[in-house]
Amino acid sequence: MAAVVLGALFLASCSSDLPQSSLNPQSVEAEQIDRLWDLVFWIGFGVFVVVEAALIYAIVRFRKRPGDEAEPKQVHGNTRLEIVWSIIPVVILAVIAVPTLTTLFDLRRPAEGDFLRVEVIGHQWWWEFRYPDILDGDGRPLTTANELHLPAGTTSELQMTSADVIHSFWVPSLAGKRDVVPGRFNYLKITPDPGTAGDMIKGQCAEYCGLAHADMRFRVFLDGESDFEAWSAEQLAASPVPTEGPEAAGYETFTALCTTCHQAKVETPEGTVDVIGAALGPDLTHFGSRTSIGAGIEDNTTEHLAEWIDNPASVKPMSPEMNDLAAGRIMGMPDYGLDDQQIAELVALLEMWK
Ligand code: HEC
Ligand SMILES: [Cu+2]
Repeated sequence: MAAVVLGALFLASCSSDLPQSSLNPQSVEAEQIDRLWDLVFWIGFGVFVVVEAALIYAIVRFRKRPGDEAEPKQVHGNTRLEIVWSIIPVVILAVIAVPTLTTLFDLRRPAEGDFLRVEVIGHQWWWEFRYPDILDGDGRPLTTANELHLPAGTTSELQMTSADVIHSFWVPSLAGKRDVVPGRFNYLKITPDPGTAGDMIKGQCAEYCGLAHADMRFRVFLDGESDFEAWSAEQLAASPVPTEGPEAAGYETFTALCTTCHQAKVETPEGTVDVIGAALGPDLTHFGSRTSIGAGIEDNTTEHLAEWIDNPASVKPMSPEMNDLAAGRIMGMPDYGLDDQQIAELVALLEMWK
């Protein structure tokens, strides 16, 4: 017994970096939720102590002792006691209800004043992020995938919907969980603490959405004001159409195969900016600047990228054989049987597109 208790205490120390924990709040909203949890936890702990103490007292005080032969006095019902132990829980629940409801209403209230709007679109099994207020010269919004950048210290309001089934956007250190439902907008406010500037916090889909549900993750980067501006300016820019080297060969393959599903905003050497491809998969314009591949499941390294392009379904469970392009339903990225050279060229292209 002692070994079990000591072992549990010892293992508890393993969770020091608190990945994806609501108990490690990093935003105004997550702190509100955490305060509510603390209140309920301590009330629950008080109830536990009182009830356990009464129980242990009764067991010890009224246990059968040697020589006890007579049956103890048999009691049934005690109106006063029953009223008391009904009223106390009612009072406790009423006390908990007030901060619970105010927190709920607070979190649901639309963002006010100066805030950043972000559109979140869940896809099987990746996340699309659009910034409708950050537009390029032609009125196109900043669009990226799987890595959300938010300014630290400022409120962002996420307007969330789904392209297919119900997903759930959950980044426990920053906000509560909220369903992402096709055909409807749900909103989530996040005001990261100013001190989080420079941090990255992980999140994931929290509503079972099919085959790769557990691999539908994302990363939230919290930027200081000037970093956020620099990031958005970079992401808004077009990526160059390469004219020589392996990148140029990679671009040929890209426009022949990949633009069936992937979009990219490109600039020709003559200076014409065009959006090529279809938005059925993640936007790849600045894929080289992302830190992860396949909705946050792997770090974006040359080897991982080559493996992914070679045979995506070997890296992440997907069902590309179920794709229906005409209906715009994509269940995964196909294996195109590319040879090593073609793969290396595509890797060179995507790594150049920072
Ligand atoms: C039939 C549609 C389709 C085609 C064609 C396609 N992909 Fe994809 N691709 C996807 C989908 C869907 C995803 C997202 C998969 C996921 O994470 O669940 C994806 C993801 C990716 C990613 C990771 C993006 C990220 O942000 O994590 C890269 C890189 C990529 N594709 C490269 C390519 C290249 C290179 C080609 C051309 C050889 C290509 N894709 C062709 C559908 C496609
Ligand atoms: Cu999902």
